[in-house]
This record gives sequence, C-alpha cells and structure tokens, in this order.
Amino acid sequence: MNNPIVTRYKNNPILTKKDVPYTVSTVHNAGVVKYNDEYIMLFRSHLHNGRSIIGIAKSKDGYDFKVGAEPFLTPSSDSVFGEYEEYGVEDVRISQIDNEFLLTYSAYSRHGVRIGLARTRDFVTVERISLITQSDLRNVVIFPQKINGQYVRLDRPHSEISKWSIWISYSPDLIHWGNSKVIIKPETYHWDEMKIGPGATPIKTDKGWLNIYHGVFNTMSGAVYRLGVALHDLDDPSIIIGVSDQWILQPEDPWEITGYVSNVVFTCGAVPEEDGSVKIYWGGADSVMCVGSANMNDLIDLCLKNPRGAVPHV
Ligand code: BMA
Repeated sequence: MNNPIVTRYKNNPILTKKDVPYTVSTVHNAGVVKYNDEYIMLFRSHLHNGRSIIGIAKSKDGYDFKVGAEPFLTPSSDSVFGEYEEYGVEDVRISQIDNEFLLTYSAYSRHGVRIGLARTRDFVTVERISLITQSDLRNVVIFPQKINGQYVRLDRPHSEISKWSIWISYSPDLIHWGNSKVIIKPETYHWDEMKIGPGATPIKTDKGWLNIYHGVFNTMSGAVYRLGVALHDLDDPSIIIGVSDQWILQPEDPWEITGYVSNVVFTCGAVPEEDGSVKIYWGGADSVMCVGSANMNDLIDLCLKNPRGAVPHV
C-alpha cells in the first residue's frame, strides 16, 4: 500500500510571490483559520533585504486565495516591540479563543529570536499584546481554548546541550508564562532526530489534541524538514497519548525540493472541516504555499496504532 496520508491539492502551489501586489521574494509558512465563512491566511514573505514580513490572503474555498494590497504585520516602530522586531517577523500561528484571534510570531533582532503575541478581532486591525518569551524560542503555538482555567502553549526553546524539543507552558493571563516542561523529544536515527517543533495550532478531537509538528533529519545534502503527528490528552495536554512513528508529509514536489531553502515542508496552520478531513497548509522550500487534505481519523490512528517504539509493520 502506498496511499498518501496527505493528499496534495492538484493545483499546488496555491500562493507564490507572483500573487503578491508588493515586492517580495517568497510566500511561505502561513497560519490559516476560518473566519466568517472565509479562510484567512497570514503568510510570511522575505523582502529583498532578507528580512521577513507577514501578508494576508483570503479565500472562499481554502484553495484559491487573493492577497491583500498591504502587508498585515511588519516590524513595529514602537520602542519596545521595535527593538525586538528589528530583523523581521516570521511564521505566524493563529488561535481563535472566543471571538478573538491570538497571533504568535517569531520576532527577530540583534538580541536573538523571541515570540511576540498580538490579537485581532477582524483581521483588519491588529494589536500587539506582549513579547511572551525571552530569546531564543521559535514556533510557539497557543491551544485554541483555555484548559483548566489556563492558557496553554507549545514551545520550542533552543538549547546548546540537548536536541531542540517540544515543551509546554501555562499562563493565567497570556502575559506571564511558566510551569514549563519538555513533552516530546526527537528520536535518535529517526526522521525527526535532529530537532522538532510545534507546527499547526492543535486541533481538538474526541480522542485528544491533534498536534501536527515538524521534524528535521540531517543528510549529506543538508536538513530535510518533514511533518509528523502527535496526540495529546484533552484535559492535560502535557500527557502524550502517542506520537506517530512515521512522517505524514515530506518534500516531494519540485517546489518543495528546490527553493529558497531546499527540502522543506513546514506548517503553521491546519483547518479541520466538518466532514472529518483537515486541510493542512505548508510552506514549500521556504518559497511557496501549498495545501493538502488528510482524514483526521487516519492521523489519530497513526498516533494510536503505530506510535514510536512499536515494532515496524512488515
Ligand atoms: C526553520 C525556520 C522556518 C523555516 C525552516 C526551514 O528553522 O526558520 O521558518 O521554514 O527553518 O528553513
């Protein structure tokens, strides 16, 4: 059997720099959410100075997106945010809690990379809330509801002595975060052995929180970024029910294999649909945006029936 877990959309890539009405060299790593019967995509673009900004695109069907005339989020000119966003803003994740959308993004500066938190209610105006980590952290994703009265997020701190792993942290107010602990580590000589990090905003299912994450393997021709899945306990997402032994998506199309950074599929967003499918959005080779569809139960089964450590199926 060689059926793909994720079925690629036939007209990938769905968004490229040619679709953007201002000058950029890439379109990638977008957070995506459904709002008012529209799919909203907040995508990253490199400018021609190598720094990144965030643009906005909208779609009725989740495939055919139209880009807004102006960027949505660019480095702040405010004194505090401005200092930490000097080198650009990257890789937005979107979490809807009640009637507002929380946006986490990587803020780059001479001080390293840390996470900014902003909010919007309408995807027209955006308000920065706080810088919610020190450096160096990337890929912070907030769960789309409070759990046991607290906000919960997945983190990916950098380390000099340990492989970069997925952590969890908690907050009463979105500003102060703590009780951090590591919950998933890369596995040696496995597709994600070099480093892992949170990807899409976790999706609530009746079996647990579905976490579509990225994992990296180093080869003689450089790093390969793939996507995998993990299932977290609904009431206590620090408890891992299972991590799929196999990846769900790897670079295969030409625009995933070759680009600004070759051999990369990288997700910041996935949209669950009422028919039990999920649209997964990913950046291909840090250059273009792609989408594919998977069956949510298939992804859950991978975590439950073929977790890491299980004897490989013959
Ligand atoms: C990671 C991040 C992502 C990027 C990936 C591949 O470290 O910078 O934004 O997609 O590398 O270049």
